[in-house]
Amino acid sequence: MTVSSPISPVFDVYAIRQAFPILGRMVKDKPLVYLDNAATSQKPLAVIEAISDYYSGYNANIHRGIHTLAEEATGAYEATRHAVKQFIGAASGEQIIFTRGTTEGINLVAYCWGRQNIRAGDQIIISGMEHHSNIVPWQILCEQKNALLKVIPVTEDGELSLTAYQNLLTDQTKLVSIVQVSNALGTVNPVKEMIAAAHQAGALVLVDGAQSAVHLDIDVQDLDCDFFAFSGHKVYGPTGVGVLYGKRALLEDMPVFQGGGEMIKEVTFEHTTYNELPYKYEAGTPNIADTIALKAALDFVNATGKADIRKHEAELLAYATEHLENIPGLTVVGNAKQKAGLVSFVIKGTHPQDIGILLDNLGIAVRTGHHCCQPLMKRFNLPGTVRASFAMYNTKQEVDKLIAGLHKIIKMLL
Ligand code: 7TS
Repeated sequence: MTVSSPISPVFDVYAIRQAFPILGRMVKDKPLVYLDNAATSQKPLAVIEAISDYYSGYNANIHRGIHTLAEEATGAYEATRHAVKQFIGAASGEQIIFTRGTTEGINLVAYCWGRQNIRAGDQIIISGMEHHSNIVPWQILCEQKNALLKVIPVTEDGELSLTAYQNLLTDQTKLVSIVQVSNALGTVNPVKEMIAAAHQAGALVLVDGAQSAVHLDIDVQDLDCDFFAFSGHKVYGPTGVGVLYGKRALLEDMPVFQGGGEMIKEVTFEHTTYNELPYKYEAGTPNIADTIALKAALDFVNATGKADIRKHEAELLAYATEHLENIPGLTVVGNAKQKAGLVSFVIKGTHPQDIGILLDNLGIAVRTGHHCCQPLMKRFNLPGTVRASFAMYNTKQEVDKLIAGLHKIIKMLL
């Protein structure tokens, strides 16, 4: 039976849930309540089938063969590139580079662009709410080049201090690398304005879109970002595939990433010339199956409608926040004016990990800990938080279960 969501009459969340086989499973004899979507989202059947269709129907290596299977596989792989181009508003498919995920995309820029363009005394700006994958690659680069890493401070509410950011921008700033939606706080950063300010100062900007690509409409040309990285597995797609977008002139100028097959034009023992974009950065046999299946995920999101998904998730977030704040001793961490998809919290006298384990006993999956944002946790003097993160298939009833579970756990622990 299909029932309409009580909070979003236009958005039939129960029909959507039917498309995700895993949502029917039990955990600890209770129906699964999956609220760890910021770590990885669940996959609709269309994505799972796209993977098995490839292996059972047209498994072949791409770009190399002239036989039918190779042509079919190449066509499907390149169709994903086209779908990604549309999904993020890129000007051309050649600016879409397939990676393993956000982490690899950021590392690619640090390695290829950074090694060529960063010199001693240069400055790179990140923010105090970055995931480790948008901290460590820049630290490595700064150490190698004797450059300086500067950090935009985070306010008590979990927003970036834009005044401090303006003050950090100097003519020594070469790159700003910032997260669009924080995975630990849910904060939506005003990246468009921040990009304009960086460009004014002559710096390039990389946007970490790991959390934003699934929640926000992304238009890389409107943002005018120089690089944009995201992961397939957080947009209902498979693990092991991600995307790095870059402005054409930058991608053309940057030195190559890995050497090997596919990224070359001609190889002799004396000299090698490199392939055109985007193949220049795609050495070796890529993750063909998962890249093909990423298109099924993007098609699914588009067909469901990003605006409706956003509205649904915003309602869940508001509902959850309101009820969480009524729990005695509970503090929501991150009260930015603009938030997307998730809520982090701590409960006085309890450890986040204990809450996570006890919620799991109720079949409720949340993430606990530092969320790969140790400097941010230090900023708030916390060992970690409990994080509930929402997806298109979550329901108000699931939020009710979370709240009821927390009340029960608190009674037990305190
Ligand atoms: N940037 C942000 C903002 C993220 O949230 C993550 C993953 C990454 C980068 C790295 O993405 P990956 O796909 O390359 O691993 N965030 C999380 C999380 O919050 N819980 O598990 C992974």
